[in-house]
Amino acid sequence: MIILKYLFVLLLFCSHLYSTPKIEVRVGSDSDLPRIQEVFFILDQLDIDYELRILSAHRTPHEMMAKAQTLAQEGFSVCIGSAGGSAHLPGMTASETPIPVIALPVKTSYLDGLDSLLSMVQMPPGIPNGALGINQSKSAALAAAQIAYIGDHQVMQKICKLRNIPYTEHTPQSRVAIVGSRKKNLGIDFEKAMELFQAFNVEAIEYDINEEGFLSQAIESGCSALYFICDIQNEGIVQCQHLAKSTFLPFVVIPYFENKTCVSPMFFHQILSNEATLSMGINQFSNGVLYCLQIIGNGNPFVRNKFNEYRRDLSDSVKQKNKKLQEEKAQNGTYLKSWVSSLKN
Ligand code: C2R
Repeated sequence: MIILKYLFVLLLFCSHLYSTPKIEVRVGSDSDLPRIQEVFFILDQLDIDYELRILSAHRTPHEMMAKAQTLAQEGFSVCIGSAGGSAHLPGMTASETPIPVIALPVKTSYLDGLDSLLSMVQMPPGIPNGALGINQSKSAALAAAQIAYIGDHQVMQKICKLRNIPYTEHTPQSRVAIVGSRKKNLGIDFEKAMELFQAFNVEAIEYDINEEGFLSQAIESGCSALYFICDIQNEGIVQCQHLAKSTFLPFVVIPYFENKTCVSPMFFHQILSNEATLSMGINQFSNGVLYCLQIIGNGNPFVRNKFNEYRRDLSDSVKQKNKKLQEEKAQNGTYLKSWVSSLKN
């Protein structure tokens, strides 16, 4: 009996020693480390282990891709990708992994980090990144912890204590809370995005932001993320600030502009100065949904497999278009020629 007891303790000890970290932090250069040091301070404060790697999409593209492709198998639930300037590291990582990637832009000498932010945030449909504000290292650590340790009462309690948010027990389910501007017709892109939830068997529950206690309801019903449509031209920024302060659920924000015209990127500073706020690109409703599905996929193999299938289909459809173009070119390229000459006219 005593031997069994010792064996059990030894096993527990070994499992602790060999338990793989759930958070990978990858940086484009060691010169970024002092600028994002708070990531490590906060994770240490939460007693959360992490793996740190220096990988560059530009300087070590093959190693960077290889290490992105195995993130899920290695047991990681989330990746923080941080770089400065033409910062393609998090975006390229996101292309190669089904786990959610958090993009942390590093402040730069010449463009103040706006270059880093803008090269991260407006990802193409199908490949989301959760972008943070420039040098928002604390937010990176908190957002990563909230994703990786969702449903872990002990860690979540520590996070809430640090953030000064009340913690209520939360058991994550395949559900997402949809909040924000729904008085308007958000259009076909939004409808299609919501259909994605159905296709993945994930329930999307709409909450009225003006209804008192809706956040507690979302937590009680086990929502795994908050999908917030942030109407930038109206009350979105204020609502965003309020929500960010009040929730420990992964907070996925979709900046919404009604008119599809050019906009100044300065609003990003306002929404991304809030704690643990992860922004999609402007009007990227589907990417917001996919990002939530990546979070749920960490604990739901059906969603994870389906996400991988979705990615393969996306990639195949691009290859197919290129194949068609090459075939057409080989057959005299009449379509191509007439298309090019129509551009000239
Ligand atoms: P060095 O200080 O090593 O010259 O790097 C790094 O993140 C860093 O901020 C200068 C800056 O280059 C950035 N870098 C990227 C990437 N790789 C390096 N943006 C990338 O793959 O995106």
